[in-house]
Amino acid sequence: MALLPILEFPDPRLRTVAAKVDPARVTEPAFQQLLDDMFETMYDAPGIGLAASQVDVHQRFMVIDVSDDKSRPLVFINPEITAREGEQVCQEGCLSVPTIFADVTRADRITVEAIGRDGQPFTLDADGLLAVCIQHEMDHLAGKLFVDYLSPLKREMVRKKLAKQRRQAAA
Ligand code: GNR
Ligand code: NI
Repeated sequence: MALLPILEFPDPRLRTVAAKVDPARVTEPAFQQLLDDMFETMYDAPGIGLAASQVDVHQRFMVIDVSDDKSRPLVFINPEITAREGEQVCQEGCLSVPTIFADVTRADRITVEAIGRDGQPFTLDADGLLAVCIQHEMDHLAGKLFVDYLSPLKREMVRKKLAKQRRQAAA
């Protein structure tokens, strides 16, 4: 088990578009270990989701657990949203944009098709926070961050605030 370093905005590596995972690799020990390390990193942070892009692995998968007691780990490999309905606004945060929170409008209900950690395809209907988190993580896999929904001015303010925090943490 290992905690993985999380890339932070405006690191250009967060803009990488993730490549599809070869489904035959999913059950290999090295891939299963990476999933375990991502869950450990996500729970430690703590966060409700973590995309591979955030730990500098540019492959199309993510881990999520939106349960209160961290008892419902979900793995999505090569996820695709096949249906979306309605709109919801959620105050989002991101482990790659620490201390920043902002309202983002997303689909209210989605259907996702993906491969699970057992290598088997599944389909999931999601709403509420789970639907938000799936859309947030899939944005990461496309090189997109929640601050991209803000105005350029607000995004620049976020960049400056994080730079200042890093300077103060280093001082
Ligand atoms: O931990 C997280 N919380 C969160 C809250 C509202 C909307 C999205 C999220 S995802 C975030 C973890 C993270 O950065 N995943 O990429
Ligand atoms: Ni995030």
